[in-house]
Amino acid sequence: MNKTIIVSNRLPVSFKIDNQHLHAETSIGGLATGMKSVHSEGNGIWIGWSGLTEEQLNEKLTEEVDQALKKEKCITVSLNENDVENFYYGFSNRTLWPMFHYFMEYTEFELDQWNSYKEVNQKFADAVLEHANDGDTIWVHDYQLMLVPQMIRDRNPNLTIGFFLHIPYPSYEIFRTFPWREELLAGILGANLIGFHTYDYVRHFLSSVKRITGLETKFNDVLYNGRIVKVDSFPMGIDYDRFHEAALEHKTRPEDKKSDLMLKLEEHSQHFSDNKLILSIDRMDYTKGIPNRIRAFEYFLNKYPEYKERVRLVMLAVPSRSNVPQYQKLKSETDELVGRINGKFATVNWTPIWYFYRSMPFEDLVDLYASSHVALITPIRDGMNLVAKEYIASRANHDGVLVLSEMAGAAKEMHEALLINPNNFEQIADTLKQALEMPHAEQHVRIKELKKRISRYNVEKWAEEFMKALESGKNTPDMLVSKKLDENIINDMTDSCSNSKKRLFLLDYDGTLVGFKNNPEAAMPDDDLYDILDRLAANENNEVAIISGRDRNTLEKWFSHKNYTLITDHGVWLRKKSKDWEAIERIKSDWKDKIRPIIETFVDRTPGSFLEEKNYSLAWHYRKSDSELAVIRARELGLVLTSLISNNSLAVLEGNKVLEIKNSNVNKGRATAKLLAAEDYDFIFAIGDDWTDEYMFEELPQSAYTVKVGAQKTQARYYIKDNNDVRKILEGFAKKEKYGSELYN
Ligand code: ADQ
Repeated sequence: MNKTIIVSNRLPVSFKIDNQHLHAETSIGGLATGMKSVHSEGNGIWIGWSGLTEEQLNEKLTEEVDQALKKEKCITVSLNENDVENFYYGFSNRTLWPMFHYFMEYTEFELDQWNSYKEVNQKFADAVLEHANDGDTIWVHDYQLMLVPQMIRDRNPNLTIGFFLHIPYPSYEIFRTFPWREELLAGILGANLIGFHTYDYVRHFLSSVKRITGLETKFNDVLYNGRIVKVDSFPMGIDYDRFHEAALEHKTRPEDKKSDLMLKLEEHSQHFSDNKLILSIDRMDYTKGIPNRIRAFEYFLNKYPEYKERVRLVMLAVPSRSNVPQYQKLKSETDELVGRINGKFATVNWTPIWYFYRSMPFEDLVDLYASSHVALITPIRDGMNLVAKEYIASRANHDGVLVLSEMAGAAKEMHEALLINPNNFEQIADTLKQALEMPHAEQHVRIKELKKRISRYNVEKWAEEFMKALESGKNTPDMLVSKKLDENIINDMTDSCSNSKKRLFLLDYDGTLVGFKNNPEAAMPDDDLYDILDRLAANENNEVAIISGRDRNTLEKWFSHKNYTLITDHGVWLRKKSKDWEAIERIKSDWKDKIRPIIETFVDRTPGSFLEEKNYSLAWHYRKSDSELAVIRARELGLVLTSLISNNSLAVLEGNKVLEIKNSNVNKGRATAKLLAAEDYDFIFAIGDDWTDEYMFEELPQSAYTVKVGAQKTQARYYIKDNNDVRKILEGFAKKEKYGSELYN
């Protein structure tokens, strides 16, 4: 039976050692809850670090940890102090965390830490591989483990791998500064499905992929190494019922069961019936905007002094990563700010800020959520922010107001909250006033809507949706109908070639026989290419046909002295071996004068693009342009041209980074048909890389060996990754030898 393996830096159970004794703590965090249903299914397991280093563990303690984890279906990855220092506190939290949250001034690029990150990611991947069997599903979590998907795939391609990033994905302008950007992207792209909290992060990721790797993306799919990698947004939810029920319980809790915190909160509301609580809860992290929030609160008290002694900011911060210097700095800055503001505004009866720097049990957390009139959540950047959702879930009476930073992923789905820019104190002050004065009826409407969404799309639903998307990808692991050209097919093809008497080789030129150059003129044939083609053409039973979109003049210049068949201009002209040129189609090209100026305006508006004028077509090339802009412009130009040519017997062809407009009755298919009608071939090999070659593939009989260069949807029977192997295949035909499998990995 197949199983699911969850992989995250920390396990849902973590350990501490106190006086030589082991203490286990079960995480109540969102991830652990969301994964519960995935984890409890069948023989699923969770792989992660226990929280204790190798140096802290002796044999006895290791045994105890393993035993305790076994019950929870968890397996540890063993890390030493050095790993934790360099991989976790180092690369994860001093490079990836600040960079992905746009804190470039905190971002360090240290080679040693990057090496440690790679080593530790390999340890996680090894642990997965040790426990995974073919057909299993692996779900890898978060920024600490971004290389793991590809590391797993390298050793076992028969696993389905999902990856979810819990933090924001930054824009290309940030990500491009990262020295190991290609390797990190390749690591994530090892997955079958990549999930983010919001669509903005998806966009940023795809933009980095396109610009850094040059890979093709179609909608949310990335074509990578012959696979389709799906990228999508899955906004993470919370365990709604747990908070909702705890909040209901809070309302009816008997006096003797009330915690100290709850008694204190009640005392507060009895003494100051007109006094409202503003709550903030976060990990003590510089991304959470804690100093900004305190300053904005000070600004509010100055701007609206009538609220002095009538509001209180209850600020709860959980200690986090306290051995990273920036976190220590943040802690002292916060202490200082709270001290200064309390000193400045406090009266005998009132301190404006209650500040707790500690973790709190779940019940206390809910007491705070349930007792606070306003939640003020102001991160500078936040992947999602679950606190905002927990506050809403804990409002059993449907009252309260959420003031939320638009920089939190949660803002994308919590439109009924009052959204603020965390850097705009004026706006925060005014919004706080609005929140404190909001009529009850309006609070009710807003909270009700928010509750509806958060209860429906809870953390279980989130996990279920992700797994569903991952599983659906499993059934179509290879959306390409064509098969990868492997050793068996190659053997079969060579045998068939040797046993035949009349052979046709249809070879596209650009992107197939030669790689793409920025300038079309630069892609002239080299000596090696002439040599291979000459040897192939030397056999009188072989017909070597170059079938190209290039114009007649160019192909004549390059190949007129050769004994090859030439088809030019996508099928306008044909030259059979060394005979004379003949026109396959009689066509007019007077339309060009009308279309040329339109394309020229696109050239002006799209830096790096240019117009190539051929005898029978106009081609707009955008290989050198900014890829995102070019895609938009290509779509625009396509629309403009299509609307112009509807009754004009012209067609717009989308090639590889080129749009070409030409007569619609000209295509490589018609030219191919003409060749086939003239001779009886018993072996046909055709190869090409772009859309225009599809007409050629379509025209050929089933028995032909048709090969697409590049992993894209195609009519061809087979595909190869890129054009690096094309010459090796032709070399094989020329030599009529079997080729080694190492060429086609
Ligand atoms: P975090 O940065 O940790 O998570 P968040 O989503 O707010 O941020 O989750 C914090 C969790 O810790 C909440 O469940 C909250 O209840 C709990 N918590 C906070 N303060 C506490 C306290 N004093 N005592 C006890 N518990 C406390 C990362 C990303 C987020 C993303 C999550 C989930 O940074 O953007 O939402 O992962 O993907």
